Amino acid sequence: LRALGELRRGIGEGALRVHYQPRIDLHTGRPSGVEALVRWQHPTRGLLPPSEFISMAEESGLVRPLGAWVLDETLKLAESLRRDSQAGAALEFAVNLSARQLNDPGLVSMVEGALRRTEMDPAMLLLEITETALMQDPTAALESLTALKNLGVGLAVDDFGTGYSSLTYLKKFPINELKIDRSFIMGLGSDTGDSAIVGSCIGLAHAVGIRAVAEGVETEGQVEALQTMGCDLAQGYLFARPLPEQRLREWLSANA
Ligand code: G
Ligand code: G
Ligand code: NA
Ligand code: MN
Repeated sequence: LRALGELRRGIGEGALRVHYQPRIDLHTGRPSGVEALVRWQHPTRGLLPPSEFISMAEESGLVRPLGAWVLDETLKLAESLRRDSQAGAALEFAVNLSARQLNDPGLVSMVEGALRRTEMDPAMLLLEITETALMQDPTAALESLTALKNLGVGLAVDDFGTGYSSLTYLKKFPINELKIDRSFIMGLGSDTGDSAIVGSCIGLAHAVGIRAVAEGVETEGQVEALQTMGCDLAQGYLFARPLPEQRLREWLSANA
């Protein structure tokens, strides 16, 4: 409870940070966008990862203002990069949504409002939702996803393979990309089971006409295997860690 009070105060006092992890187009080798990942600059414990506070934010409902803030920050960066250069104008921006946010009746108007405050093409925004969140209430999820889709934003299924991995929702939900969980990427090239799973996920994505994205790529060997299997995008420490805004700008300049 003390932690909850601290988080509420932290949000009010500007203690949240957004770091951005680059995403690479495996067909061209060029940066194609970033994923926004929130952190909490705690007064005594240092920079905390989402695993330390997102579930608390979920349970308390604080994830709503937190999520709105992350989206605004990300769209501000997107606007700024768009003005800076042609390369910046082509970048996509992925933002995570939790189950509670997906089931929030105010979600669509929140996203719509955030987009309206910018001149961004809505298609440059991708919202990531985990499989598990999608399956909590599939009927409500379908309704939210359809409304979001109608705004023109892209939708990604996050951590694919760790939840239900139902083929039904891939067909039924208006999804644009499938993010293969890091746990399967780890064994690429060494664990034949993981290679088969990753290959199947890529095939599945392509079979329903959507992009396959690999998370947690750490080695050149993994990149080669993914390219051979036709995977479309990748992110991971091999390319870049999640970076604060200024470091992201430097990374983009060096890797454009
Ligand atoms: O930053 P890290 O790599 O530790 O992120 C771990 C997880 O935290 C992500 O996979 C994502 O599901 C969740 N997460 C990160 N940023 C956000 C955010 O802004 N909102 C929500 N709801 N979840 C986030
Ligand atoms: O949205 P999601 O829960 O998938 O967030 C990705 C998480 O994985 C973030 O916490 C991020 O810091 C972490 N991450 C990103 N790339 C790598 C990587 O290459 N290796 C490892 N171990 N973790 C990564
Ligand atoms: Na994610
Ligand atoms: Mn993930």
